[in-house]
Amino acid sequence: MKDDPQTAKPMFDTEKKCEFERDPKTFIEKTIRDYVASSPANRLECFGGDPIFEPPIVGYADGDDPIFEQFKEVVHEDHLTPREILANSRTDVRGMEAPVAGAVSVVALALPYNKETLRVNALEKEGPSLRWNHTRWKGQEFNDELLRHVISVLEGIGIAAVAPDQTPYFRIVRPPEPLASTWSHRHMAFAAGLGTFSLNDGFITPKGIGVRCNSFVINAKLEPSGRPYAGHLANCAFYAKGTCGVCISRCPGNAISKEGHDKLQCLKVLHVHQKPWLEGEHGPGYIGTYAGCGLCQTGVPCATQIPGL
Ligand code: B12
Ligand code: SF4
Ligand code: SF4
Repeated sequence: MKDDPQTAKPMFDTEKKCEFERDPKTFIEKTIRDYVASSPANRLECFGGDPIFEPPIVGYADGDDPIFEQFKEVVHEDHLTPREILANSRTDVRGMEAPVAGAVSVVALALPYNKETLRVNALEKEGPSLRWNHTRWKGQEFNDELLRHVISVLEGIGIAAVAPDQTPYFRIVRPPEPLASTWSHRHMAFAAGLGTFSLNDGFITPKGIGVRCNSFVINAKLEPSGRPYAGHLANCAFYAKGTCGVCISRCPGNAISKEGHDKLQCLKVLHVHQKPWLEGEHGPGYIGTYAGCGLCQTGVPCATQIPGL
């Protein structure tokens, strides 16, 4: 949004508003893609400025889809519905009145990792490469910035939108409760037709499991993408065909078995077994509060595709 030179107040961008009304999904996707392509924050400074992420895939869900109520059972009782998070943040953050009038939609994104990052992490056996570690932390910073940008563009044309994990309503649910959160991006991506879960819990999209996920809620009607799969585990070869299981042996800490993903064991690998990576024992330069692992998302048949396609 531009500033009015007379008043220094932001000017309403009528041209952009018309563009949104003509084709809201194209408008949103163009805003996302342009930022992914041009933002210096989507760059691995220490690796020659390579992009952290390739262009994302985007999916849409109706915010009143009954599946969001089901997520209160399969994720956590405090998991928010899209309408709840929009109403909460409008009331508290902007002093507006809940409940939200009009249609509510979810926009979900899957951002594929740079191919070189996938390649080098696939060579690792015990812990993450430096490039994966930087992708984990710089990539999340970029993800947050991307949504702040998209939301400010939408607000500039009078459309309310919120990034739930950047509000005070977001929290990670920690032990002794089962690990979860009050806004799970992967469940949003599932609802928006981007893919399914897997043996190791990772989310497999048509661009593979080698993606970071993100999602936001918007006070507008966007045609839902539909869910082109038979169930919540359909894209994983282990469940779909009884084959594969490669991620079991990729895991350096025995957190994956034929019974699935042991989240507490995975947490222990991230924070305890892989502490030496943060302490410089595998070379200098590791950042963040844990090194990042991700061995089950690289060097696996589902890394860049739905396996078997
Ligand atoms: C808490 C958390 C963790 C915890 C717990 C992970 C977990 N499985 O929940 C720990 C610390 C173990 C963890 C580890 C990692 N994480 Co993490 N984590 C999160 C966080 C913050 C919340 C996840 C959450 O809410 N889970 C909720 C629980 C309930 O999910 P779930 O058990 O997988 O869901 C199952 C049930 O719902 C069940 N189910 C049963 N019935 C039904 C019915 C229906 C209809 C459906 C849909 C499902 C369903 O199926 C699901 C799969 O088994 C998200 C960010 C976010 N806000 O979403 C990132 C996130 C999940 N992590 C991510 C990553 C990359 C990692 C790590 C590689 C570490 C790293 N480098 O960051 C490892 C990989 C672990 C793995 N194999 O998945 C990515 C996943 C990307 C992907 N392609 O899947 C996310 C989405 C972050 C992001 N922004 O991209 N993580
Ligand atoms: S490696 Fe194989 S078993 Fe593991 S998640 Fe990918 S497709 Fe499923
Ligand atoms: S992130 Fe690492 S420790 Fe956790 S399940 Fe995947 S391979 Fe195992």
